[in-house]
Amino acid sequence: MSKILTKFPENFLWGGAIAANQIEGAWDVDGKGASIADHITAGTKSSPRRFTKEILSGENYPSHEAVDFYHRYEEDIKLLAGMGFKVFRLSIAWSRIFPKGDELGPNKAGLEYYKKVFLECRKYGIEPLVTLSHYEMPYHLCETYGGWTNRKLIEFFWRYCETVFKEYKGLVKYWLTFNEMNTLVSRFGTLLCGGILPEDGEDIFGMRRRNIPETKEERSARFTALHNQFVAGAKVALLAHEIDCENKVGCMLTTAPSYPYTCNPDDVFEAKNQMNRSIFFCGDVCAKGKYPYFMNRYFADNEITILKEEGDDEIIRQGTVDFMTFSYYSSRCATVDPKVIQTAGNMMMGVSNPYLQASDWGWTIDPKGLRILLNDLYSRYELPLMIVENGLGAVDKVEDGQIHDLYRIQYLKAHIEEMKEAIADGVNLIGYTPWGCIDLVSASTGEMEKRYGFVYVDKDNSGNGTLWRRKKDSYEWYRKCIATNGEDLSV
Ligand code: BGP
Repeated sequence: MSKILTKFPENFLWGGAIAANQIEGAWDVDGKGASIADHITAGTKSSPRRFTKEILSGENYPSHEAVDFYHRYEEDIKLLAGMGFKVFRLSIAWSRIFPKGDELGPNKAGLEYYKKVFLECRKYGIEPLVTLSHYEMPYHLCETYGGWTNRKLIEFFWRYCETVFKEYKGLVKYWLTFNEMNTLVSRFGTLLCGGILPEDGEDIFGMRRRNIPETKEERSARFTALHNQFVAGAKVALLAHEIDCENKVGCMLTTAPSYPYTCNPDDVFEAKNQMNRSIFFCGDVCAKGKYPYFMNRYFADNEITILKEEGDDEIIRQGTVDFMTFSYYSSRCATVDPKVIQTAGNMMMGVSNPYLQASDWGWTIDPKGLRILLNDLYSRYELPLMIVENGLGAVDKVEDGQIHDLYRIQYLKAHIEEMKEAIADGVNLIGYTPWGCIDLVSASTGEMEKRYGFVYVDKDNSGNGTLWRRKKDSYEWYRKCIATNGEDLSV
């Protein structure tokens, strides 16, 4: 019997997370420019989302209306406050503030809008946790500048951040730079994270090209884009601290930890390599302020040339983060055996684990993996950690106006129990914001019916519905969890 009490710290930040492009709608309202997300069609579980150069009439672009949080934020924040939220992770749509991205001055209406949203959070004592760039960069920057491959983006991003840091000084103190920046380590992140456009009409994750090997030029452009984000992130971390010493800046990584598929040392080493490349590479740059040693060999083996400038290394060294955040939905396995089948996961492919179940979208469910990961990250970085995305994407049924989402409660409960264990292990975990606390558009498929929320929104995959909000069973369960600081997880 363990002598350590498993308990959440008193000031633990309980809450939920959303992103502007998946919830706000109002894509062209009050001076907002088109973002990259606004050029992406809806897909399904089996047919991919596509990028279109023009906005085509008759196409379904889910971000255009999303669930209309833009006009309903008061009602929505009230619902979140009803669960006792201490923190609310949301993003600023960069193209509301700088519609094209390269202007010298901001769009006042955009600035006003987020001020109202943050004040509304504060009214209920909710701390906003703001992602500066969540898969929604101004489209103009992709089309005209080639997205993050162009160093000019550093300057544009810096101007945008300076504007919002000054405008929201005293209202916001927790900032995240780039959502899941490490998706750029693989081809998956090329468009959503790097803003590097595919051909007109092509699927957003480059699946069509999966059998066409990426050229060394394409790979180099992708890693140069990531490098530019490292520099930009470090610069704005320094700026945030200069503008307000209360500001705390974090990085945000996607994680799908890799287990060796077998105890064959080749599989063990493959798993280690995957962890290094997919998680620790970006984590090390943001938290330790330098490129880790193991990437040199990867860059050489894959003929990757990164366009760096003098002074970049120094900026990266200085602008390290105050805390680390990540999304965690699933784990995966690694093997060198080509006969073992790969399956999808959150922005990553991997081998599925015979010991674990998966969601209806094939994402492996692994609560213990979260505890393992928390320990791995904390032992490596010794920085406060926050889980800023986690949850079960599932189809919900409305029965007599009620939504009995026991499966969601069970998923969250199992993960919260492992978080508690990790805290008892000694990990400094400071917050938890499950993904999509109000139903919103899925990033990977564009579906509405892949739902994560405690609050149901009446809208289907084709975009039909009244948009009314309804509390699911998980709403009351999470309210009780927060009220008892994670003590009462009973169903
Ligand atoms: C993460 C993204 C989110 C979110 C989540 C769930 O990768 O940061 O934006 O969407 O995954 O994924 P999905 O919406 O595809 O189910």
